[in-house]
Amino acid sequence: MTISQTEQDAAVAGTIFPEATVKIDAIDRLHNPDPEMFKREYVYKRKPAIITGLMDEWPAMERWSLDYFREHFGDLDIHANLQRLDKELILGNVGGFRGMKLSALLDEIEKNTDEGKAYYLRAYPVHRMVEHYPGLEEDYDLPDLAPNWADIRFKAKLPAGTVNPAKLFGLYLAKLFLNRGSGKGASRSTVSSRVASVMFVGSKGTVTPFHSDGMQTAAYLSQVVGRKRCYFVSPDQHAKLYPRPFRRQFGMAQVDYRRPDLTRHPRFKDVVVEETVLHPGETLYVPSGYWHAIEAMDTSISYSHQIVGEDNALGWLTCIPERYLAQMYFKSQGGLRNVTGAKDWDDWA
Ligand SMILES: O=C(O)CCC(=O)C(=O)O
Ligand SMILES: [Fe+2]
Repeated sequence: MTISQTEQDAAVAGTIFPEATVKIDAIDRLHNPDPEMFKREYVYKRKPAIITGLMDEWPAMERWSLDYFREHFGDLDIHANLQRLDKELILGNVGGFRGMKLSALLDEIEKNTDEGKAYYLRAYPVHRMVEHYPGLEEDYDLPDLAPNWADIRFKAKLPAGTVNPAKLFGLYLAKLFLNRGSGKGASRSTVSSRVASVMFVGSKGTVTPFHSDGMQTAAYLSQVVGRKRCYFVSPDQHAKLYPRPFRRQFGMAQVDYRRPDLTRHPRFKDVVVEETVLHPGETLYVPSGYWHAIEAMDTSISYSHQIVGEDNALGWLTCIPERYLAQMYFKSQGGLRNVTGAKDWDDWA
């Protein structure tokens, strides 16, 4: 990265609590990494990374803009996330949602000059967009760097070598479920739905507070337009983020990382955060169980999907009962305000 790029990034202030210990540029940048090395050093070691080169051939890099989304998806009915940046933002309470046409949200994104407000299309399912405008599927690709059993373009393989029989059985069950119907020339929209591809379109300033992704999945976040500041907290520090119960099936921090109340959440002051900036054309790898918070530094368009493979398939499988329990628990607590505006509280793909 050039110095001028770093200077430009520094010119947009991050919003993390100023007294937190933050390691700047702590995340490795890898250009077209060798898949075996990536699996060994990042997937199995659960280490986040920024990968460059994966999106070089994506037509999305030329095509995606607010105008492109207005032209092809303007009449989609969506839930717009309206964020008040001066209010507490934690996952489960990321601001209000309002039903509208995507074109109306894009207008708000374009004309927003109020630094205290941000507008977000948060995690909209890509397969619904592809059904609406099939041309979209030519615009992006799914990296197959680390084997993803949910990517049914490929037949999954069980690990070679010695694995204890209980673990092997678990992996077999997970593979059977995740990789069903694989290798038969599945359409892109089916693949997108199985890997839970989601789209994020928003104004400068949108915040996704600290969380770890649902069901212990890992994720790629591919940045097409604008920059995003990404904060990471390693899984071993989870107690410092005060997660809601049942954090393995979806980790939701209850501390507001921008304005923590240290009398309620004293452990947060000891947290060590790794920070990086994700630029257009770069793909962020978020490992299974890793906590992350993301804020847009510009008007932003990103695409994301989930990864379940050898390293996290058992975690995924063992979250299934936990998810049922969590649903019962949160219902008994009067429900949890959801994070996408969709009906189901955990419908966050
Ligand atoms: O970019 C965002 O706002 C959130 C993305 C995210 O958390 C993810 O893709 O897992
Ligand atoms: Fe996430």
